[in-house]
Amino acid sequence: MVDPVIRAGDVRGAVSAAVSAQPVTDIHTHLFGPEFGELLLWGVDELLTYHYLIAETLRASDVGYDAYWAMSQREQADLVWKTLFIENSPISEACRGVVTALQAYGFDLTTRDLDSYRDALRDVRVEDHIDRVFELANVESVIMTNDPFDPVEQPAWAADRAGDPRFLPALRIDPLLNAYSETGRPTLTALGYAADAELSATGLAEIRRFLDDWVTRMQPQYMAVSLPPDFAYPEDSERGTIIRECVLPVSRERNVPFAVMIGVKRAVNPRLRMAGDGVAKADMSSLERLLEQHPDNKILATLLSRENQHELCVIGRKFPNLLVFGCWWFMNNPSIIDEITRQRIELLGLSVIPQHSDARILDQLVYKWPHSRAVIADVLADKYADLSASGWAIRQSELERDIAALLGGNFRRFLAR
Ligand code: FIX
Ligand code: ZN
Repeated sequence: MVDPVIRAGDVRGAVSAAVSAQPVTDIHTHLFGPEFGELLLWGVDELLTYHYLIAETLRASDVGYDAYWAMSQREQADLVWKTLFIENSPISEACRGVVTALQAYGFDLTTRDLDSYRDALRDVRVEDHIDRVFELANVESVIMTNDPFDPVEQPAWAADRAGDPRFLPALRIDPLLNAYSETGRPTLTALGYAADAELSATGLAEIRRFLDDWVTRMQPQYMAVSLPPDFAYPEDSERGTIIRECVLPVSRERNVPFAVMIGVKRAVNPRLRMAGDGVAKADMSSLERLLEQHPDNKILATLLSRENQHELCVIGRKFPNLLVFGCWWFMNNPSIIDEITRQRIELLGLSVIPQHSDARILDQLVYKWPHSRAVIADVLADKYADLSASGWAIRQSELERDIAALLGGNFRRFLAR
């Protein structure tokens, strides 16, 4: 087999082509397979009413919170379009994303005729649309966020799920860890698990049984939680106890990693509803202790604050049981992806997952991945060009091997470990 050394002048182009050609495993989304019915969001009005765009619209328009929430979704989408795309140029990352998606579908952007874009997607079959989106985004599979505490989602798991295999489950347990008394325990009780307020030995065993049953039912890729900036570990709290006594043992025994997403301040402005969450710096020594005290647990981690990213890389160097992933939410902007990806590659080499999409609307795959791929390719091109300039032969097969690891292989290897 011919495996040529790439000429110095061709390295950038080869990296860019290899990043585009590599199908990706998107390890954290809020998408659902078609068998979940209306939970799978797609189409132009969903794209325009993404919570990132709601926050931007309410800054730029005189429409107040109550008036906005009183509108139908179509009216909301009209307002977002008028405010952010007609009265202003759509240059924020979230706005640009919509433009990229509309362009990818081949719509005429010169008309700016929202109704024509709506019409063009109105009659497509969702199954066909999924195929088209996965192909345009070159996405191989996406991992969902599956919440057993959500009464809307629960029924879908009651029967054996035989869904589209490109949509893989992840067991999300925020209510268990962040709202045990308010939501976690009442739900467990309703589902037949004798969880108690005191977290007695029996109560903890029941929580373990709940997790174990859901791991069996869902076969999740990982268990996940989002955590506030003041997350502490170890901690004498409901959350600290349940993590130590239930989540980590089940995660270990069932070989299902625990994913921690740290740094979100929920409902900083509740009037914005889902758009109202914020960010703050976390104390990274909690993550260090979690990893140090549980070397047999596999932990995936992403941090929401830019200020935490460098420390996260250093922690990654210390703990092979940590897999750093994605540029989460407020980090998912080209300038920050560029900075974080450089840091990660420089400190951790190829042993990271550079990005996930966090897509909530199917069509977002069509812009989030091309936007991220361009930045990742740019960073990698610099790194391989530096190597090439130092006299290291860059071979096509090795380039493809490395990029396949970054965009999916590292994750699968971590799961299999
Ligand atoms: O907690 C999460 O998984 C977050 O990603 C979401 O809650 C958030 O609303 C979001 O969509 C970020 O991209
Ligand atoms: Zn998310």
